[in-house]
Amino acid sequence: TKEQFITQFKKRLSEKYAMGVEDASPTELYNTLGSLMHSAYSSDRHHTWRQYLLNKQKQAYYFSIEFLPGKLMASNLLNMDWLETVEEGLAELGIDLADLTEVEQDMALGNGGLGRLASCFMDSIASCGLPGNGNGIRYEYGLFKQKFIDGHQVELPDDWLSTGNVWEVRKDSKAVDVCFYGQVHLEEDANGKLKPVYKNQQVLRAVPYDTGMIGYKNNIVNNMRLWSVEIPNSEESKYRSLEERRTIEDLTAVLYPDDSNAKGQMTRLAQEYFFVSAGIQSIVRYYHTLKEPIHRIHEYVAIHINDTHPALCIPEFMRIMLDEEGMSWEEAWAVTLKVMSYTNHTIMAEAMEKWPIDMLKQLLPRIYQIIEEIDRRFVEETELKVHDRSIIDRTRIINHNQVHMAHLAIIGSHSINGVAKLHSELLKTVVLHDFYSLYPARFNNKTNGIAERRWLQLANRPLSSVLDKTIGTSWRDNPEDLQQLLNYQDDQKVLNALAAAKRQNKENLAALIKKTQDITVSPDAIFDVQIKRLHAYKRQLLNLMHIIKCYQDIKNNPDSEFYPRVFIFGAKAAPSYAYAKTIIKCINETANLVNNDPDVKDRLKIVFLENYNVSLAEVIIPAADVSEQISLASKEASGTSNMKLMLNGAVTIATLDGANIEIRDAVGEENINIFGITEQEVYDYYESNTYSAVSYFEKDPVIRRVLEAFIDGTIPNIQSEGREVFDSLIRYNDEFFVLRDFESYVKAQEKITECYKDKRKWQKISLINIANAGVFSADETVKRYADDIWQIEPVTEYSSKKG
Ligand code: OX2
Repeated sequence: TKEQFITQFKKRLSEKYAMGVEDASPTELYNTLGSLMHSAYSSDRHHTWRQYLLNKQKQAYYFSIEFLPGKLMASNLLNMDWLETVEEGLAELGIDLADLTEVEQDMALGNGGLGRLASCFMDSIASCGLPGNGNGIRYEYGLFKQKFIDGHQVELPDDWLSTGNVWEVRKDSKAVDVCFYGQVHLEEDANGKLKPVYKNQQVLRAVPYDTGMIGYKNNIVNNMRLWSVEIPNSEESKYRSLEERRTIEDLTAVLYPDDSNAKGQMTRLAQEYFFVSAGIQSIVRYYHTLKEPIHRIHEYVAIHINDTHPALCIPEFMRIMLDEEGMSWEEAWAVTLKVMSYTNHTIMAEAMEKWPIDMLKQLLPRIYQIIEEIDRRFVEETELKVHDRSIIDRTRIINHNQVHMAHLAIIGSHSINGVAKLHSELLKTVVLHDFYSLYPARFNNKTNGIAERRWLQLANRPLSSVLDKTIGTSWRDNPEDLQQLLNYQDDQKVLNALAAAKRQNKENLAALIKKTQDITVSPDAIFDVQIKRLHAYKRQLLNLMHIIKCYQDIKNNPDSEFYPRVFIFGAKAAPSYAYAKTIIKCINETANLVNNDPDVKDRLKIVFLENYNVSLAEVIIPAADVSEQISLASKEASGTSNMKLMLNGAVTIATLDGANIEIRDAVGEENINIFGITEQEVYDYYESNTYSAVSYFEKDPVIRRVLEAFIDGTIPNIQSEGREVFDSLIRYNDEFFVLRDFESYVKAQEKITECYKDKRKWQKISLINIANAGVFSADETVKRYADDIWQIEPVTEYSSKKG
């Protein structure tokens, strides 16, 4: 109860800081509340773990090199069913919960969609009562903090642990050793079995930090285990100087902020092996406590490989089965296949990880031997199956002096899934077609989903309360119940209430924009939002070109009617991705020009919010009117901001790409604005090689005028950047067909403006989007993973399923 909470809170504050509420800082209050929560859910966590153990329940382990949880306090309170009590209790003490969550560090151990998906899954797995855990790296520094200086992106370190982390627990007793480098050869042991003998290995200690993943009002608390490197006591004498120690500690120091190019080299490869080896060792150690025979491990353990970064799970698991458990190759391979499954998140060729053979051999000699043997057997087996030998060259793991991680992941997993229908189709028919012909049964689709609790219940309180009043509260447990809102699509009272909620969120965002960027925007304008990593294929440039066109229209005819719009961007560029940084600079300079031009009369505003992250997304998304999902068809595997924006009543403007297609299917053609060429047309262009960007420049005066603005001084301070953009389109023939889609994009944007003017129509479309967003709940997605891929079942109290 509220009274109990107040007593406990004061007591804890006094124990921890010897302070009363009046003297404590927000950080001290935050830590007090965090520690109180932690003590409270720890017993559930222990109980959950005991139940899994007693039931010998099969558990899934989600291996991901990125997790992007954002802040945890509010969502933990919600899931613990403490939120209201705590808010009221704190209020009585004169404390606003928002002031406490304000000081929480945003946990950003990921780049974007891939890491955020992992965290949405963690929430949903626990909330569905499923036995599933995360396994990753505890980076000392998360994704860089972005600043703009003269319109350029500057990266600052994200020292997120400097103020402590109330959610994690260091588990010294669960540390394991991970070995690198050295030499290895095989020797026969007494039983005539080949065993590896190592020389000169580097031994490092992997120490786990566990964070409870709290289920929604179900008392289930799963675990996200993140590993940190240390020098083992036995090795202390080897690392005398500070520099030597530092090179070791570097292993888990930084998240490689590059999710598009395979870079970072040796440290990145070492990171991949580090968390994979530590994770698998700890799983096998746990398995032994069940006292079941090792060849049945697949009945108790499922390991998921989230994109290729953890693909070394396959040879590492083989290594342990062969070298430590004494299995034959055939036995080991049979269980490995049954344990492993793999998700592909992109078809972008440059994101397909490949490692030079020499590097792998040097860093992980035994693992390399095992990969070689997997490859050799794959070739041998496949030769018997196919007529056309060229398929082997295209699918084998080791080729052209490189190790293909996706090939390893596919060959060693029983399930391979894409993340949206179109994406999974393209994997089968184009990108992984050869593999599909070899292993058709392994391929399946699992369309992404989002943690709707975080993205609606927590992020959008005004809308949540309208929903409660209109359709009751069942949608909070069962997002599909949002469908009931469809009964109110012509109810003006409900539409007005939804519009008022949106208004409140827009005012909130406008205040944030004023505070952080000192730009005044009117909540009467259309809030048009594009938030995602900056990448050429996502085509922030197409958005910018449209903005420049609007600006030029106003300049040419200052008194003409122009419906006010605020274009809002949030995006980080990989530090080494020069072109993406160029686009940021161009957007920022255009913003400078447009926002300060008196002719514009505030009808057009551009806001590029600094340091886009999960917490900022939670403020932007509820305030959005328009959701920009404008990647070139075929390139965005799924997208997940598209789902979050839809859930919050934004109307989508989209290409037929990724999950946009499924959003269209859910809301109907009339309630989404589709434009642009299809994936088939994209492939036709590739095939015929007939795309000519310059012809659009020559024949379309609007395109010409917009592009000239990049190089003729119209937009100040972008001499080199403007030229670079111009050249990318005209000299290098516009890799992502921006000019091809420009005209239809502009038309779709004009339609949006017309529609927005018809308030009632707009509100109805917005309502239809909210009502149909339930299908994108990550709860449903993880249930499909649980049933089809992992074969895990929800906890049943004291079930004695396996004796
Ligand atoms: C992203 C994809 O680009 C995005 O389309 C998808 O929604 C998300 O993963 C979650 O599946 N790195 N990030 C991604 O893929 C890779 C590789």
